Amino acid sequence: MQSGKKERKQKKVELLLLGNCAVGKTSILRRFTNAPTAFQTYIPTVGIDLVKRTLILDDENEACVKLWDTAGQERFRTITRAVYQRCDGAMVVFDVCNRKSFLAVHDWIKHIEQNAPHCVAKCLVGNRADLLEREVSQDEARETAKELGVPYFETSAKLDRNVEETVTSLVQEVCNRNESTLEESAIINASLHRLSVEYNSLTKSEDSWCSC
Ligand SMILES: Nc1nc2c(ncn2[C@@H]2O[C@H](COP(=O)(O)OP(=O)(O)OP(=O)(O)O)[C@@H](O)[C@H]2O)c(=O)[nH]1
Ligand SMILES: [Mg+2]
Repeated sequence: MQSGKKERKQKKVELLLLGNCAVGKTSILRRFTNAPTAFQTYIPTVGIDLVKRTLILDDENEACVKLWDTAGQERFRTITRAVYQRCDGAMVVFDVCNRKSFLAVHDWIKHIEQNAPHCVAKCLVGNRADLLEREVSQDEARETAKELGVPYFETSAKLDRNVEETVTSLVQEVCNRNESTLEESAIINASLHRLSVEYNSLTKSEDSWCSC
């Protein structure tokens, strides 16, 4: 018996969390998977970690999201670089209460551009936005995001504010990019097909002029 329930189309999306030490990358990842997190303690990530979650986008589409958590510490950069090759999107995270982590954002964007072989969708994330002792205002962060040509989101992993929305928005951007790439290649293929038909008919009619 048919249930009448339509299956959603599933897309696979791999995202990367990048940013300086202690900006809250792991906390964002744990919030995204609803894993319990102790916010009193800081345990630096060693190497790299991965979680998976299915995200419902709308009635027809869902995404199987693989989210890679990288270590902010310099000594792990070689390991994390390998993952750049496979990701579709990257979240560059800074701590709104730590100016140094904000200034490092340009370097992280450069890292992505140097190590990812293809066009990666990016967004800038100001985390720890629940705290009052800010060193980076929302306006300044927005301005920087604008210069970098990426969207800006503020999150609080601690209070579970805006994490789901930020990841969903980046996943959506990746899916839109893939669709427009597919549309572009369909247009290119159609044009190539038309050109080859025109060329064939031209060469055929030239053949018919041949007197030999
Ligand atoms: N107040 C507040 N604290 C947070 C928030 N997110 C993370 N923290 C705390 O900030 C510290 C660092 O968080 P992590 O998630 O471990 O940071 P990380 O970016 O993964 O650090 P590395 O793994 O070393 O690169 C921890 O003590 C967290 O509990 C937040 O939104 N608000
Ligand atoms: Mg971590």
